[in-house]
Amino acid sequence: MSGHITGLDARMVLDSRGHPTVEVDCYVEGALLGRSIVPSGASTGAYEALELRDQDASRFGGKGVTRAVTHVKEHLEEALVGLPVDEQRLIDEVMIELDGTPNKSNLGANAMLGASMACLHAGAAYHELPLWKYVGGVAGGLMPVPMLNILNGGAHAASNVDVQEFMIMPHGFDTFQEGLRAGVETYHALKSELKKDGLLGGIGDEGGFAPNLPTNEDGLKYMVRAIEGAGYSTEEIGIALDVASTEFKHEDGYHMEGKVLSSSDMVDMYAGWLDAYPILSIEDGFGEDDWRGWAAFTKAHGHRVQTVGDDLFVTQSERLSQGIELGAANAMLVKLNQVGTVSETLEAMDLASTHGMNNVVSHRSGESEDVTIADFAVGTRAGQIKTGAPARSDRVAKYNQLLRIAEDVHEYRSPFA
Ligand code: 2PG
Ligand code: MG
Repeated sequence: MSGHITGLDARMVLDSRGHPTVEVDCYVEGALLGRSIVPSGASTGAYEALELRDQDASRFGGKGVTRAVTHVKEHLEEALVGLPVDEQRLIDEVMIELDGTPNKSNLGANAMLGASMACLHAGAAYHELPLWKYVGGVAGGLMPVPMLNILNGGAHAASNVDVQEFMIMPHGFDTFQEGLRAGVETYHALKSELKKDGLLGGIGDEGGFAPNLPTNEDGLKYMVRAIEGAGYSTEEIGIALDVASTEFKHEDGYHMEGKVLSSSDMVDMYAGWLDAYPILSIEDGFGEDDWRGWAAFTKAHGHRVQTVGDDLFVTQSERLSQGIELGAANAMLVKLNQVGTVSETLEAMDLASTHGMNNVVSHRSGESEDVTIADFAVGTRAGQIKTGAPARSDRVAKYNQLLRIAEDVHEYRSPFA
């Protein structure tokens, strides 16, 4: 016997950048069993599902979510009441049908994802299961290797650095706890290295340091200095980049460090970096429409580096299928709000892993105390999660939830072994 949804409630709350976002509550047999807060991106891809904002410039700079909140309280509640709370696919399909658009522009992907995740939490609570176990079923969980974004650039910082994220991946450890500790110590070592050079200023949106640097390559040098400064080897801790290159791709090419680079210049630049630095993973090395650049790079270097499509795939099976056909990338970044429901996210992840691709579960630059992605990464056995620096509660909350889960889930291994 399953419990039935008896109500949804929603309200505006604030995200980590002080912008409005949607919080949804799900009631089962009259009891509040699930709650979720929707995240929000800054370097968003053009193909993402629509985040509905009020566009009323007199309130929150146009970023209000009154309409999305109303859609939950009126349309979504009416559509979902009476459904069994543990029928996630049915719940999501009912919402998709009600919305009736390809990009969720009618109800808003923020309204729909809030409801979808609140129901997911309520389903887990109804069955008295931790969320990771509810998501994972009998397969059991796998602790993800974290990508800790310790140096922020691009759209997440006010610096001159084009590359959006310089991350470290502590993949050569036996347990999640040891891996996280090594990552945290490296974060602090980076702080000391930057301080020595008089480059310690503020931090970026994801908690990483945000210095001005002479070149992007200097970011890589600091990663190595930090890893070694913390007493680790680059065998144990590797580097992951999110170039977020769609942000600086123009009609004539990629605008970097005052130059205009073609796709093949970019391939050459990355090849040079791969030769010189312990880079394990490069996300969005090419723009969201540069399928050829993606495919050329993955063909030439995909055997020695993970190539991760974020803006390229936007967690959508249709874009991913195109990428699979072209051999565009060997991994998919997973962001629930790029597609707008839990079921469609699971479907895209399944498609990726069926084709031998890795999945990397990800936060957004605008986050909150909601830790759904921590459980989601463990339950889906994605093996990797990127959720910022070990700084600021919106990022740390996910690591803390993973530490709790790690008391029960012990499997932790390198996705590159
Ligand atoms: C990304 C994300 C998260 P945003 O590009 O991968 O780090 O940034 O949420 O701004 O799109
Ligand atoms: Mg990205």
